[in-house]
Amino acid sequence: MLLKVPIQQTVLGTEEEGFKMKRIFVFLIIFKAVFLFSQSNDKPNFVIIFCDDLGYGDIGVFGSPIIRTPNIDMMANQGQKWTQFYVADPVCTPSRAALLTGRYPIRSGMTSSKRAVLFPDSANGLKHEEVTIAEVLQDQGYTSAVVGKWHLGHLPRFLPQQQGFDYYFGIPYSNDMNKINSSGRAYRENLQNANYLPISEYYNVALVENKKEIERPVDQTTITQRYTEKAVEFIEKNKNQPFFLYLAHSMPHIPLFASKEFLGKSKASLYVDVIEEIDWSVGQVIDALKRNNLDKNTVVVFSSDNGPWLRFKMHGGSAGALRAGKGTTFEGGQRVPTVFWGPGIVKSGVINQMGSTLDLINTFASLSGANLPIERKMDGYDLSQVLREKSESPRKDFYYWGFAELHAYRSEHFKLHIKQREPINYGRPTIILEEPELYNLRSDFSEKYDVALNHPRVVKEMLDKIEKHLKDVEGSTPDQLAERLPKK
Ligand SMILES: [Ca+2]
Repeated sequence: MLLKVPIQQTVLGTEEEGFKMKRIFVFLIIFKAVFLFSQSNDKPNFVIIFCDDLGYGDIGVFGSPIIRTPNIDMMANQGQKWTQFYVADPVCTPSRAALLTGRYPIRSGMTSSKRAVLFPDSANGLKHEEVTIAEVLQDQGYTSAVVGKWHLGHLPRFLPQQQGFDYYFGIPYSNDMNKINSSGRAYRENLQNANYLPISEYYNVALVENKKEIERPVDQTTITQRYTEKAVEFIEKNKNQPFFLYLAHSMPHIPLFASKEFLGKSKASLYVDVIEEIDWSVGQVIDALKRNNLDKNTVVVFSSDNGPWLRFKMHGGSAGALRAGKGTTFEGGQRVPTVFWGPGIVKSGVINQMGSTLDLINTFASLSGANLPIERKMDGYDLSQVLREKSESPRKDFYYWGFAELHAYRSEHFKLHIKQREPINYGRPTIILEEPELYNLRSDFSEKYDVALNHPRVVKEMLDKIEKHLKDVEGSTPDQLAERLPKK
């Protein structure tokens, strides 16, 4: 209405008045454009750098005595190092589903007691009705990409572009799948040779760009480099609009590969070479953000999808002082080395409180002004005030799921186990404990001393919470991992 009146006056008024009004109109348009631009520029960019099977003890700032990670250490020093950050499951597919949806994977059917993860013969993937971080950010004008390992369904109808992402480049499942020859045996026989070099051609895995297979088998020796190039390209291309980049490295999941620039460089082992190359890659991403003046308005999260694959001995990593590794719900399986960096947003410090990949969707929604889906059960907390102000973390408890079974529950510093798997594990059956075991993670984060007998009331309260949680997930989406494609 306000705009309509002066325009009518202009039509009827003098030429000079018309010129004035035109100037005001042009000014208004410019003002609006500047306003919209600055508004969209206010929205922070998000980058998640997610490693595969990297252990809690494999990063310099998390205590590795041999692996040099100056770039990740710099992120931790300028940003926040989280010492109690959890993934929602100790294996790849469920962990990744939880990160993108903010839901324990039992809710989305992305965990299974029959098949640990998705394979190249799997018939399904993350259901379309699940809402991912990319979809939540879409309404706020974000462009999103996945570079790297997807592992939420390799068939075209399950690839990232079906889940709110605009671009995909990567190996859609684990880099050890589709083995040819006797590669599996060769690897097992060489696990104590820290410098044994696997052969890339023995793993007939695909490299996919958007929906198209572009290389098979992938030359994995350059995979970290190529992921890095694509990540930097995406940042450069989208520097003028808000973006979300999910850079999910295929390394250091076995078979390990480093480029010729890093092979042998550490003088320690192939595993160390691989991590040092990932650290280089982190440096490239940070440099790209700085070069494009995006560093003050971007949050970069560095983490891992589960603990180290200890079965692979010298080709697996280390969980440091934590008990066990990948495939278990001990701390070594699910507590991952996590750093948040963002000099304009994240207040520097060490956070000795709980957080989880389940919380990223809430946190990003809060920082960007996006809305979360309201019609479904979600499991995340908004960590944005911890990032900005180092406030107390809203996460006070955590449920440890593995292979579609609830194994343990943490409330404050107590962790109660009702089921377990052997410490070096992946495929073995679950052990149901005759009596639950209670650990005080404040004084015993290595889970060595069962104190259940000292705290019967705590045990009882925690068992009640477990029962409630199990009721709460009843009727969830059925198992999406077990079904296989018909044999050709
Ligand atoms: Ca993994």
